[in-house]
Amino acid sequence: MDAGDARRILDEETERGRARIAAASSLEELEDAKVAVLGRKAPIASVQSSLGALPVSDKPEIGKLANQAFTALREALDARRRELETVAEGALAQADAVDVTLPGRRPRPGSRHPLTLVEDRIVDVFTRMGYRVVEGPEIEDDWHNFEALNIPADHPARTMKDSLYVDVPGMLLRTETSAVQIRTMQAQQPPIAVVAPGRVYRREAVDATHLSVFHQVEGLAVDEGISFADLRGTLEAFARELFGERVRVRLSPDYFPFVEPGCQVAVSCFVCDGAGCRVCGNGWLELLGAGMVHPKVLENCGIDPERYTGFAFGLGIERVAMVRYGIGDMRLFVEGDVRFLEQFQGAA
Ligand code: FA5
Repeated sequence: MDAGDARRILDEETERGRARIAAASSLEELEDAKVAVLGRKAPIASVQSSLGALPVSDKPEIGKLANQAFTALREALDARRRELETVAEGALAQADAVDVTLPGRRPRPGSRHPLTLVEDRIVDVFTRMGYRVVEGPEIEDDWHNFEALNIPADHPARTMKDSLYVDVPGMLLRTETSAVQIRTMQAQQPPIAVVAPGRVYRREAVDATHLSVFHQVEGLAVDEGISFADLRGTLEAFARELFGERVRVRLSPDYFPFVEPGCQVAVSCFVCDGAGCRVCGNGWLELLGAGMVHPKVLENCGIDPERYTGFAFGLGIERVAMVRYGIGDMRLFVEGDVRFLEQFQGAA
């Protein structure tokens, strides 16, 4: 290579290099262009490496031209890099841009199920009266569900018709939360004051006021000197808390094998205030069964019936929810219709 060749190569390669750099449309392509234009194998590099072979008189000039070519190409590279970086940032900003004029996505808040609301409310009223919350298994044995509750072997509740048995001899889905009374009294001596919320199962035909899977809250208080007046006072206080000061409570005699005496408890209708209407029929809404714990039941659990007395009650959560919210059909609670459930947003 002589000085003429070197001048030509430097001229041509500077032009070609500039064009290649200008044509790079991304930072990756620019990196490739840099290697091709300024790399060790680039034609310009070959001029530099041939410098030593040139006549001494040409060396300063060609050396200077080679440096100028390198500088010019480096500047072109830097300029193009800045351009491409600006473009890339702009594209990123555009991709990230938020259109503030678009309508927002309306949040759809969930709500607690009305039965949960009512259960929490009932439990809250009793815990404030000093009751403790306990739970029992939904699959019970015959002894806790029937025998210990003084339900004799020939009682109709025991038949296949009324109860749901599981595939293990002597085991069934509990028919009432009263079984938890037994478990509680077996576990501790009086004084006892507990409430036991939970699910119960019966072989029932489902209609507007009956489900085959429903919920109860059992209450049990055992101590020295507990009387029927305590039961009545407790239920009245509970009804006032749940349905308001005006509500009246009616106790009428009923039979449950595990209490003596036993009663049905109804509250005055929230619609007609006891006069009688379409919702209640005769002015009263039946909510629960209750009574004084049968001495035999205390004995079955190892509690001395000569020393202690107690009362128990079992109320249906679905029934209470129907009264509290004025709902005419119990099946609405289990159908999962969002239009029904949404109405309880913010309810207490
Ligand atoms: C009992 O279950 C008794 N264990 C209650 C009890 C406890 C009495 C302690 C004495 C002492 P009963 O079967 O009546 O009783 O049910 C009690 C409540 O559960 C009813 O008042 C009603 O509110 C509700 N209930 C009963 N059957 C159904 C059903 N199929 N669907 C929805 N709720 C029901």
